[in-house]
Amino acid sequence: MDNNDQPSMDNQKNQQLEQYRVDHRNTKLTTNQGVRVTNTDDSLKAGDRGPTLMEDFHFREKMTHFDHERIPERVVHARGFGAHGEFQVYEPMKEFTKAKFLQDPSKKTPVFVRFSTVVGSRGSADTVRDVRGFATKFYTEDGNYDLVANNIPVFFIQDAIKFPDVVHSIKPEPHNEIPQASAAHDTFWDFVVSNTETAHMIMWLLSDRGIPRSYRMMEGFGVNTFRFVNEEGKARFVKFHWKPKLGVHSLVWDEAQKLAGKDPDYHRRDLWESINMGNFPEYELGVQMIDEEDEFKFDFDILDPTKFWPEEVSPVRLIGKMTLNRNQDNFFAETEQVAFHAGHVVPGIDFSNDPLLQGRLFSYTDTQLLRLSGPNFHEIPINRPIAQVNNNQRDGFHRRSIDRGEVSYSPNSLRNNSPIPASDEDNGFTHYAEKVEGQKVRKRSGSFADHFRQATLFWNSMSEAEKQHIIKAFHFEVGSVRDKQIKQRVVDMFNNVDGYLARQIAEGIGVNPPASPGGTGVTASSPAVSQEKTVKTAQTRKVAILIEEGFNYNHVTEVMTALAGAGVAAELISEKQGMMTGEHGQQLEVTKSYATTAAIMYDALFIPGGRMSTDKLKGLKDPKEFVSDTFFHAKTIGAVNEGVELLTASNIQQPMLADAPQDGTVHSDLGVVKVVNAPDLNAFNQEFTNAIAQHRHWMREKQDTKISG
Ligand code: HDD
Repeated sequence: MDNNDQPSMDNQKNQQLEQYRVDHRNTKLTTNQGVRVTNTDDSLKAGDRGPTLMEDFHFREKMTHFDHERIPERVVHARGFGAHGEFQVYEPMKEFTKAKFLQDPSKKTPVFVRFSTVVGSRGSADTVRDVRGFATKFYTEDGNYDLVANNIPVFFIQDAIKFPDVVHSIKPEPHNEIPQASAAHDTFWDFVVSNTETAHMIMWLLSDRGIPRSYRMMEGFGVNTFRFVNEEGKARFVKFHWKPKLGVHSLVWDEAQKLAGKDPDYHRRDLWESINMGNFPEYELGVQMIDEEDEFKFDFDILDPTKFWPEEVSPVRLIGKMTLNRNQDNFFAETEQVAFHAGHVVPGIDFSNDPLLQGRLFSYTDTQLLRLSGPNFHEIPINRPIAQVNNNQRDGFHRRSIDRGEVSYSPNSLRNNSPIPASDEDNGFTHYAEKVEGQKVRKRSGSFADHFRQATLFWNSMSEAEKQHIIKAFHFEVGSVRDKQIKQRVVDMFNNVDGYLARQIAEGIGVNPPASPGGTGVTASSPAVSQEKTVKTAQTRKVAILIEEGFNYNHVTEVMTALAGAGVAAELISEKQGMMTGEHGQQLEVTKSYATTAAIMYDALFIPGGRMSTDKLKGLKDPKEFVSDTFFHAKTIGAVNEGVELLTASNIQQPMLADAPQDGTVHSDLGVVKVVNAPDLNAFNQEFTNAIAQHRHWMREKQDTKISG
């Protein structure tokens, strides 16, 4: 689908972008100088078999432009995907901040969001285990505000000066550029065991958070501590959150790995298609606020970026909603050229002394200077504020604005000192006048010394299934390390978090269990960090329906109608694409074949009845693989009448699949929903949709399941 066919948002940013959009349909080919070109398939030659001539300006220009089409990829977060949207605050936040875009509930602030993975290069796969970036540019009337967030609320390190080290260690190793987009290698785990402050974030990274189901089902966290400042100049510490309306959901590791091969664009495709279908992703903006007076009341330092503020200690107040409702027109112009900066703040939002944030304030502009080639990147359409820009900065590569007049300095008398420094009445930015004093020291605060207690808190907060996933992730990540002493040190380090965890890690990676019982003694948990109790809805999920000639048309259409009613999309899959005839002659078009899709692309599986169809399905390899993959990935399976036989015919020996349901009654066991000879499918549809809404049936992972032949 072409974006030109999409409804456009009526907001200031969109109107601003409109002047830069170019539609080349029904135009004549020209050079960059606007000269019409008659032939672009043959270069100008001395004789039709002769050499190309230097004077072929069209060839030279076309080739030169091509030769210079690439810019450096981002040093981190290279792979990303963007979308446009709008933000609206729920109620005026005047008491806490003077930020204008947080005052008027009727006002829609345009936004552009870029989601990303941290480690992989631009062409790497979407579903690798990694932190996800979640960067939002708010085009406010007071200038651009960037909330440059991640989907994990804590960071690897406490001081920005270590950022090059942690990134060097996790990126592919420099001698052979292996492995791509993965933390599962020696240098990273060497860094981890040498820097115990990483322990907490490692727990989050190796949890299900590291492999999200969708950008639409991911939280965002500003990580660093910022300040809200109100009109009276009163400040509060603040942490920012994005909460997805669809809940927080993840893939399973096997699925994530297979998807990386079958569909490396899984997450970007999911976002693109959802927006095109009108399933606009929504996220609520939340804030946690701590009064300046309470700065030292916690058993962690609120400026330490390896700590989160547990919601039970500091509740999240939901203050507004962001809706992503328009896909980008051009990936390079928008997603690649967008330049975020944690230091892009507006009046009402200020910084804290968090030493990671302080370093970020330097790094972001610095990196854009190279990446976007010079200091004028703010003039690139996607980066342009909707607020007016007036200053004495001039020249530089690719300057677009034509600044008139002889004056480019301040103060001046020739232009009445214009542009004139803004006053409080103009809502000029005044830095929060925090009192600071101290000696110059290269030192870490003693209040940052505890590296394990919140890691234990996180571990305690996990459900049983989530804990098992973390252990398995350690087995893969650390199991991939070659150096045995690093492996041992991982076990010993994580014994500080939890003894059971450390023993379980040791068991899978061939090193000794820890020598001491382990743990921090923290027994509390923070239920909000577990995904178990997140929002559960079937909306926007995708179901695979397997059919062959002779399928039961009524089953398919009834189930598809019921699913559509619950906001669930369904796709028909068969051995071949094209028209497929049901048992009574009705036809449906199959758009996906086993060659073009797989069970990992769906949230659930449905097999309708139909004698001929079922017999054919039972004889094929792929449908059985659909059943076993869907089963092992703990996803919902539904089958009706003869369709139930495909479950038994798969190679999984499991009563849940094999038991024949009694006539007419819906049988539902851990997300396997079956019915035979029911007068209608109403009860089945209800149960099937409810099961899809559960996302996964993790208890299935605990079942004793055998595989035959
Ligand atoms: Fe960063 C990009 C998020 C720490 C230096 N960062 C970048 C992006 C996100 C984050 C989402 C991608 C922006 C985009 O889509 O273009 N970074 C974070 C978070 C951090 C964090 C949540 C922890 C609080 N970052 C961090 C530190 C430094 C950087 C400590 C350096 C001192 N980050 C950068 C960068 C990048 C970047 C090198 C690379 C590309 C870019 O900025 O535009 O400047």
